Amino acid sequence: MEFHIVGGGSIGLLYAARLALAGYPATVWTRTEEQAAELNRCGIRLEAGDAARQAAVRAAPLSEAAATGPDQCASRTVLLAVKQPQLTPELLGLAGRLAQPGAAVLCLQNGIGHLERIAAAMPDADVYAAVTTEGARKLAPAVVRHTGAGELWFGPAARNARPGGASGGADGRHAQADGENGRHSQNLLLFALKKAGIDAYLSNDIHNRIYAKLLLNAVINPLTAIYGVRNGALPEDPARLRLMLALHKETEEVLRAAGMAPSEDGWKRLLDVCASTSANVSSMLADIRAGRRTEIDWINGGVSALARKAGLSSPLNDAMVTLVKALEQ
Ligand code: KPL
Repeated sequence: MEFHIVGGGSIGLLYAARLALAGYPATVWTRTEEQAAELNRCGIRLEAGDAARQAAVRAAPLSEAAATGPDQCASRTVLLAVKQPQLTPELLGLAGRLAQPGAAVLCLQNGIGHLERIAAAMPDADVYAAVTTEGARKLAPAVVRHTGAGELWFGPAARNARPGGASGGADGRHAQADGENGRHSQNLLLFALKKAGIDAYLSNDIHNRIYAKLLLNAVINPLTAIYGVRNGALPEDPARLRLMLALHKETEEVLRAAGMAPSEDGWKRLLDVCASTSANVSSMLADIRAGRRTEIDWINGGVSALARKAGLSSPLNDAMVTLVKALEQ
């Protein structure tokens, strides 16, 4: 099995390094020629705690994917590890060249609204929605630090699909699949990810997991970006805590109306994530600081769109979009 990682950001480098260290051919497709040259020259330095390992990978600028034709590898996985604003028609066209018929494509974006566009751009591939809770920080073009252990859950992006065509059932850590082709290749992919030390699981319930992650991102990301604080500092201030609570309540109501399964402990989970990622600069705050476009349109903008669809109002999510867009200026 070979892996093509589209995006040389923190998560792309982390997964590429682990897969390469486990012996799988891994190619990183980057935005710039400079990063590709550096990765080809020295590989990826993967830091974790006090240890560091060097992983040999191949790399090329994504623009070169235009020249890629079908190859002989029967089993190919594309990890789409770019953020939502980078998912332009041009990028999808180039990534689509890598997703030859039957390839698995894992979509690692935060937020919602992207899966339909990706599936339309890669009609012959098996497109999977994926949710990762892994923590990683890119320290240099070819250096990544693993900052927090997390899980990777994936399941077919099509809303009515089930892993391997199975007839549904509860999501589970031991979701197994066998027999038919789809199930067989899912199991091979799962095996490869686990062999690379990635804590991966097949999900029968991936859209619920996407909403659960969206609920976290819709509160932590814009508020950390607006206040300019790390995740752990967000709940420390009583006024911020009240705003978190109100935004959480509004978002949870919208997501439940959109089909998210009820859960008693959503608020507790939010505070737990702030605590377990307390030293993190959220991805949205990092984008604001770097002068990049953020994922606000697909996070709080996505919640506002779901609210409109359900006939609900979402004043706090609407305000987050306005405020973060003002910061982007
Ligand atoms: O996913 C995240 C992000 O920063 O995008 C959280 C959960 C907020 C962790 O930083």
